[in-house]
Formats: sequence, C-alpha cells, structure tokens
Amino acid sequence: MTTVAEILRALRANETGISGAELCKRLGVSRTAIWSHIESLRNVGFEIIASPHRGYQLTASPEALLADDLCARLSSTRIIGSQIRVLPQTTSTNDEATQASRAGAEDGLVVFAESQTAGRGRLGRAWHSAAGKGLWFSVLLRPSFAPSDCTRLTVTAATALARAIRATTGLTTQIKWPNDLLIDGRKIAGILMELSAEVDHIHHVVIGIGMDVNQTVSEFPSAIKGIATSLKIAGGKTVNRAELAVAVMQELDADYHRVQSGRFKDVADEWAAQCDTLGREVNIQIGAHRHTGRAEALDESGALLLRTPHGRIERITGGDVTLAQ
Ligand code: BT5
Repeated sequence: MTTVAEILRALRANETGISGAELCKRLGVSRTAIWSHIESLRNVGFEIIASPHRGYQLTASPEALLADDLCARLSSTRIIGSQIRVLPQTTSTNDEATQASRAGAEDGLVVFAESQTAGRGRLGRAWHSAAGKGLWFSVLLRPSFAPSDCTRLTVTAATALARAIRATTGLTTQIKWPNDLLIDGRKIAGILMELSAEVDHIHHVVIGIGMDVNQTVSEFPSAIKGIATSLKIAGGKTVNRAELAVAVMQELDADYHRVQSGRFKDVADEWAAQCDTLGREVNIQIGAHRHTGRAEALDESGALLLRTPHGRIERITGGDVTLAQ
C-alpha cells in the first residue's frame, strides 16, 4: 500500500482526528512528508481539516474513484484487488487487463476506468459507459480449473455483485442467466468474461463488469433507456461508488475463494435462489440457433441445463435468453 493510502486508512479509522505526530510514527515518515501528502489529497478533492487539538480529520471524499482510496478502503482480501488501477479513460478495461496480463500483472489486478470509449458486451455489442456515473472495471484471474469450467466465474461474479449491491444500497437484484443483473426487469449490470486458454489450461481470465450506478433516466442514451436502470433510479439516492466498488471486490474475493477451494456448489445454490431464469420456459438464441425448453438448473461447471420439449437435457454455456410465450 502507498503512504497516501495508509494515511487515508488511518484518517478513516480515526474519525475524530489523528495527530501529525501519530501519523509520522505509524508510517515512519517525516512531518513534512505527511503534510505534503495531505496537500496532495486536498488537491484531488479530499476535505481534511487540520487543527492543533484534533490533528488531521477527514470530513469529505471526492466523487471520483482513486486507486489509493480504494486500496485504503479495502480490508484484507486474498486475491482480488492485489493491485488496483484507476484510469480516467480507456477504450475498454478488458483490453487494459489483458495487456496487463501479458506484461506479467499479478492475479487479482482490478482496472477501473471513469469512462470507456469502446466498452463492449458479448458478441461485440456496445456497452455504454457514461463518465463518472457507473463502475466500469475488469478483474484479472488465473484460476486453477479447466477452461470448460470457466462459466463458473460468470455465476460467481453475479452472486458477488448481487450481495455487494444489497449490502451497499439495500436493493434486491434478480439474476438473468448468463450474465445480467436486473432490477424491476431492467438491466443494472452486465458481465463479460474473456478467456485466454489452451485446450486444458487457462492462461488468464478477464472478468469485465459494468454497473449502472448514478445515472438519471435522461442520462441513458435512447437505445437503452427502455431496458436499463441505475442504482440511483431504483433506490432514489446517489450511491457512493468507491464504497460500492470495495464491497464488490470484497464479495468477489470471498466467492472466488469458494470456487477455487471446491465449493462452487454453494455459490451455484445462492445464484439459483436469485435467478429469474430457472424453472421457466425459455428461448435461448445462440448465433443462428434457437434452443427452446425449460431452464432446469446449473451444472457443476456453471452451464445451464435446458430440458427440451422432447425431454432431453441440453447443456448451454452462452446465448441470449428470452422467456417463451
Ligand atoms: C454485457 O453484454 O452485458 C456485458 C457488459 C460488460 C461491460 C463491462 S464494462 C467493463 C468491461 N469493459 C468492457 O469493455 N466491457 C466490460 P451483453 O449481454 O452482450 O449486453 C449488451 C447489451 O446491453 C447491449 O446490446 C445493450 O442492449 C445493453 N447495454 C449497453 N450498455 C448498457 C448499460 N450501460 N446498462 C444497461 N444495459 C446496457
């Protein structure tokens, strides 16, 4: 953790203030260094009061995401958030995480961007990423399981997102297989998993997550106004994105640990309890092919088991789901 992140962590842990002398002692740096870090934090929007009696006191944080702030807020995770980067703008955070992986980045790297110029969904669809309004980020992982089990990670991300949203906002989401989170039938978040693998070995997985947080209805482009919503619209108040981002990383870390230690079944059961798709008659469009049947369950690799009208079970790993009429 950087000294700045350590200062932020100490300020948050001492709401009534912490003296400059105490900060120097804890962090092993000079008073001048503390003072200059405090100035740099003020310059990016933190409000920090300095008084002779109370020392330094943090009274407000900026709306922008800052890597040091996210590190400071994140309590110990096993893997996710091993490194955190925040970019003002990029094409797609999935591209950034992929490049970072090739450059040897650690497992658990998380790359956020305040805006994306070419955010994408599956099959090259566009993902709208309004500047400063959502959480647009990617997580780099190198899981130990086989490439064929990778759908587990989409399931894992969905359960973690649902828990983080509930904990931060009190809102309940529904999961729509394979990669959507909905509130009142409208999309609030999407997950894009991209994989680099050989037949039996995963090089890396990038889990891209887009979450609509503080948009108002008029801020959505007309193409998605009718199908999308944000946490602010659903809950009626602005959501602190840093707090939500940290909750998501924390929950992802917990669920990734469950999957890596052979407890995917627990995650899948939690997922099934919130899934809108299971138990329903659905159409699943995969390229030019349409599969129809009853969505029965997830298997141990995270694939959907579809019972066809002839009673056969088909194993489906992707596609677009609509409810059958
Ligand atoms: C997804 O694809 O839902 C995956 C979206 C993943 C986005 C993240 S952001 C960080 C990372 N970097 C990236 O470049 N991508 C990931 P799919 O199921 O194919 O859904 C795409 C469809 O969702 C579009 O065709 C629109 O209909 C709709 N859509 C686009 N932007 C949206 C938004 N902001 N909110 C809700 N729906 C949206």
